[in-house]
Amino acid sequence: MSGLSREPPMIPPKYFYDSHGSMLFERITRLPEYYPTRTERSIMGTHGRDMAQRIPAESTVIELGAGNCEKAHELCSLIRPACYVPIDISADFLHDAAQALRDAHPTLDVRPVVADLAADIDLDGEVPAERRLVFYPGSSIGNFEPDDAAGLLSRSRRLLDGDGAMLVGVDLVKEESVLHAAYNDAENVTAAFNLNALAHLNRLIGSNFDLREWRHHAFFNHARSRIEMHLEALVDTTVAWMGGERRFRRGERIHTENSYKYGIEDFAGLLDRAGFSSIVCWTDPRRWFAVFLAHA
Ligand code: AVJ
Repeated sequence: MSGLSREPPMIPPKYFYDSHGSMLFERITRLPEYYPTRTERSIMGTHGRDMAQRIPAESTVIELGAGNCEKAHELCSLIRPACYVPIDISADFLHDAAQALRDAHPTLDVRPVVADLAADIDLDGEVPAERRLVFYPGSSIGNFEPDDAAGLLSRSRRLLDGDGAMLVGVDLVKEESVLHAAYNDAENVTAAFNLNALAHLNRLIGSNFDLREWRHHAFFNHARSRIEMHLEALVDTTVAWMGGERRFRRGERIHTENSYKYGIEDFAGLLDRAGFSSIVCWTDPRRWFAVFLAHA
């Protein structure tokens, strides 16, 4: 893990998602402070029919970062796709979720693909090429630097024929106290989620992080319009792993995640840059979250 030797040190957010981390993230989505999941769901509830009218029937839904495939259930009742392709980095979790989806929707053709969205997405030739809808809910696009987000959007667009579209959920800029609370919940589930990246790395690269020596630190960076998550050393400590070692000073931080918050116009601009057209968006009454539909 070269990020640990960098200055400043970093661990990419994909290391949150071993099976324990995926479970902790599910708990986060149910926390009272964590508004994105339920706000997005309310937008889908209120405007789903309107969205569905703009998406062809019998489509192939390609969901990026599908996780527990929970959102597939709602989307399936809205647009009745013929084929569902959940893509995720967490293989075990993905295959269990895909099976649950097959059980719930016996006529749906479910074809999970294990992949890292930061790399090129290689759909095997068996996935139908027509009427594709790339679905990227939950504001996970916020994990990418804006330039990389534009890159992912254009790679998504290249998966689409002229009849394809992209449906993407985006967290919006809002009052700082709301943002802060969402990443500093009272039950410390977000802290456990952040620290779990160290336990995951210990197994993956044989590092010897002692989780008791680190604390969760999350704040809103105004200048860059993003929540930053870090792990801060509580003591001077040395961490060793297969092929490396590093000293951390007390107070030193490992950067684990950025979660960008967009203005509606800014995100529409990214979609435009990625080559999408006919961009429509729906939001909640407080304008905390937006769902964009953009055509290839
Ligand atoms: C899954 C990337 C959308 O940024 O809000 C939740 C991850 N991190 N709490 C987000 C996360 C801390 C989440 N995304």
